Formats: sequence, structure tokens, C-alpha cells
Amino acid sequence: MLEQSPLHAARYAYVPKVPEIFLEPIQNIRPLPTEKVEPEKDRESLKKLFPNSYARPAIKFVKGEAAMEEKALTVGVILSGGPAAGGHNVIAGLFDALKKANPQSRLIGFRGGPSGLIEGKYTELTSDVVDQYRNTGGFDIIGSGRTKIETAEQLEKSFKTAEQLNLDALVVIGGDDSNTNAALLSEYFIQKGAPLTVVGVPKTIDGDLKNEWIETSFGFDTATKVYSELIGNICRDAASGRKYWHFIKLMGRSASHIALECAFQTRPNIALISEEVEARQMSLSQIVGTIADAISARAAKGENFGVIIVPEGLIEFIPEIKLLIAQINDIIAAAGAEYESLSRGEAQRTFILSRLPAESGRLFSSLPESIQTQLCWDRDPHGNVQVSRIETEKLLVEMTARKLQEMAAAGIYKGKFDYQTHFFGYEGRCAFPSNFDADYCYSLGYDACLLILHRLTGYIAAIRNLTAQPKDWLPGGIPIVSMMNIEHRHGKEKPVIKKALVDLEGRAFKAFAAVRDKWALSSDYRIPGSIQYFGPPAITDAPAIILQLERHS
Ligand code: FBP
Repeated sequence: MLEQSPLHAARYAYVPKVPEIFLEPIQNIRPLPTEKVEPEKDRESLKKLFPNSYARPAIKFVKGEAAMEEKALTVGVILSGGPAAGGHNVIAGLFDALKKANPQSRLIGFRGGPSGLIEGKYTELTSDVVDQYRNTGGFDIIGSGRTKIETAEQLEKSFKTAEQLNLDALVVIGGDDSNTNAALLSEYFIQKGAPLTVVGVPKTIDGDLKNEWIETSFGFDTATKVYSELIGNICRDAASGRKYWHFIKLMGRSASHIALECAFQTRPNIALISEEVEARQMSLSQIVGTIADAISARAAKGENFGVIIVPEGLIEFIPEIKLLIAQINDIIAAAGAEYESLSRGEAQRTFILSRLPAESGRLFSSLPESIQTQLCWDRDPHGNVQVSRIETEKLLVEMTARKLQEMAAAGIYKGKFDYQTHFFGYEGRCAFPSNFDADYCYSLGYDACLLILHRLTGYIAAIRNLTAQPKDWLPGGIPIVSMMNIEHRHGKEKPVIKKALVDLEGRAFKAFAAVRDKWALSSDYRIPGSIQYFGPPAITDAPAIILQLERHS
């Protein structure tokens, strides 16, 4: 048991705010089918892969007579992927709703992520356990992991564990991949004739599991507030010391939602958006050129300082590096054990360089040695390069310094370039959830229980109208298959939930594009301060700025 800080103890007393309908006796809540939702494309392939779960309607929960079974249920829960603040509250909401429906119901937590289900590693989550984790950050109540449940063997082992435990339902709390797997499991159980309901919950700090029905994934709000506090403090430090350019890399494996939100919160001089880099086909040297020009313009005003936000995923959106990474992935995959036996560093670099096509080889060699080494490190379980381990901020600093030297030699830059680099990622995933995430997550858990009680297998908990007060939130569910398309991965056709990248035509990006030139030259930083848990709702409960921009005209 962790020693409790005063805030830790105080957070136990926080009662999450929930949609008004959840205050009804749970037996009086029923699902109302709304619109029929279908995937945007690949319908025929998806129909074949999910013959039993395709073409179901979205539902919303409304007040009314329900023919709900009240028998005691045994429900399993899995936390999957990277931690995101609020996961414990999803479990608390699920637990409370289950007990409300029938106090004899039981909640089983699978340890260490999906592998806990495959390998049958679990623990019962009783009220003593759940109460210790209410309104706290982290996933440590049962741990998390990145194992995928997708092979026939993994599906069968999962089935066996579920059978042994007499599970009535399974809740998968995770991102796009984990929810895809939840849909696969749901279909598999239907095909086996097993009466087991599988329900997903949208999690990821990256904010890229969203669409028309999922307004945001949980954890994004807290993570961006933590990073924004730190960035705001750095902005003020930059303006006080007036001697450093701060290059700040922010997490977000692919999409730049985190970078965009933090930019609105703090108004840095530059915020790179990976999706724009890709759309404009910007090369690494063009990106560096843009940064160097902005530094030079501020230097002309006597301001040799500033703040630059760099999204973690940027490296994979720069067209020539994207190609290079894909080629390295292929080389590593083809070499298999031979590559695995090489020691990190020079041996791996030499191996890769000897197999790269000439042009990519030249690009690879032009990169700093540290970046070459990081590009050669192990891939994640999905075969992807682990962008959180590539020091893109340092790459940009090094190349910008070179570029400024050239500009100085040509007489077009007169300034002094000193810098600091930062990476904020892990700092924001396990903070005490903001009130928004505490409320949202508890409500998602409660919503997941309602989906289970009504046997809505293959659905993901979806709560809408999130910019309103929680009492006016609209809980419901969306069939997971309706959010999927088919992607070709490693030579195979795979159903996947489409990642939501920053929409360059969307309101949030356009609002940013309209002000960024002003931010580049001015030093009018916005200082959001730390997350507040007590005080006026305008300070404690405000949802993310991009959520507000996306949902309101
Ligand atoms: P999820 O998509 O699983 O929520 O994780 C997101 C993330 O935090 C990314 O932002 C980051 O690139 C990655 O996880 C880091 O992964 P790991 O925890 O395995 O180092």
C-alpha cells in the first residue's frame, strides 16, 4: 500500500459526477436503438469477418421499463496498453453498477493486460481493493500489458479461461488495437456459442480513438493538463532567463492531438503538427528551415529564446524518414533471429546500412549517430518503431544549430542559439485524474456495466455531449465493428479501428493555423498552472480546448 499524501486521501472522498440517467434505479435504465451505423468502407470484408456482429444499431440509455436480468454475474476486466489517468475509475464505476444491479455479482481483474486472460492470471476485485484506487491515477490495481489477442490459439486460450471462471462478460479497457481485439473476441465467443458479452472502453492519452460517436478517449484530458502545466512553466522560465530555446517533445505515438491541445493551452512560439508535415510533404530540411527562420525572426527582435513543441510521432510523418523506417522494419522482420542476436549500437547500424537502398542509406548516414542507433532498436509487439524512444527533439536541435550556423555565415542570422531539450510523456499518464477524467471514466465504467446487463456484446461504451455538465452527458454504446476498416499489415488483411489523426480541415487545426504566426513572434505565453481538484468549476472541470472547439461552432 502506498503511503498516502494528503491529496491522495482527499481524493477518496471525491464523488464522480455522472449523467442524470445513472441516478435512476439501474433496473429502470434501458437501451434505445438510435441510428444504424455502418463502417465507412470495406463493408463486405467486415461482414465476412464479423458475420454475427455486423450492422447493429448505436444505442443510447434512456429511462423506462426494462426487462433486465438481475442474476448475479461474473465479469472480467482487462487494462490494456499504456496507462491513462482514470482507468481505476472505470473499474470503480463498473464495480458499483454491477453491485447495484446485484450485490452478489463479482468482478475479476486480469493481471498484466490481455496476457492475464490468455494465461489465466487474475484476482478478484472486492470492495476493499476497489476502494483503495478510487479517483487515483495509474493502472496498478491489476497492471497492464500490450499483448494482442488475435491468433487462433490466443482466442481459444482466452475462451478456456473465461469458461473456467464462468465469466458472463469481459470488459476491455484500451485503445484502437485493444478494442479491435475486443470485437474479435466478441465474434469468437458468439461463434463458439458462448453466452459471453464483450464490451470495450475507449482509452488512450493520445486522443486518437475518437470519431463521430466517441468524442474523446479517457486520459487525454489529464495528460495534456499535466504537460501544459510543465510547458507553461518553461515558457515563463524562457521569458525570464531569455537565453534558451526549449525543444519539447510530447507523447502521442501517431496523432498530434496532444501537441495541438498543449499549444492552445500555452501558446508556444512553434508547435509542429505531424499531419500537416505529411500533407505538405515537408522534408526534414524544410522543417528545420522553418524553425531556423522563426528563431532568426525573434533574434532580430533581440529575443534569443522561445519554446517549440514537437509531437513524438513527427519522425514517422516526414515522408523520407517514413520510407526509411518502413525499409528498416522490413529488414529487421526479414532478418529475424540473425538481427536479434546483434548487439545494440554499431553492429545493428552496420547491418541495417548494408541492406538499405542507396538513397535511404545516405539519409540514414546523415542522421546523428544516436538517432541511427535508436531507429535500429527493437520494434513493439506490432512491429512498429517505438517513437517515444527516438530523440526527435535532439535531432531537430542539432540540425537547427547547423542551419543557423550556415545562415550566420551567409549574414542572414544574427543571434545566439542556446537550447534545452525535454520529453514529456510518462509524466502525464498516471497523474490523479482531472475531475473531467474522474467523472468521465466512472461514467464509462457504469455505462459498460449497462451494456453488459443488456447483453450488448461487441459494443464500446460511448458517452456524448461531453462539453456540457456531466448531468447532461448522453450515455450509450456503439458497435465496435462500425468503427473499423481493413488495413494491409505485414502482407495480411486486418480489421482495425481507424486512428483519428488531426483533421487539417477541422475547427481545432484551423483555429491554431490562424494564430500561430502571432505566437511565433510574440512572447505572450499562456500559463495554465497545475490541475485543480477543488475550487470553482471553471477551474476544476473545464474540458480540453480542442474538445470544445471540435464540438462547438
Ligand atoms: P496507448 O495507445 O496504449 O494508450 O499508449 C500510448 C502511449 O503513451 C504513446 O503516447 C507512447 O508512444 C506509447 O504509449 C509508449 O509506450 P510504452 O508505455 O510501451 O513505452
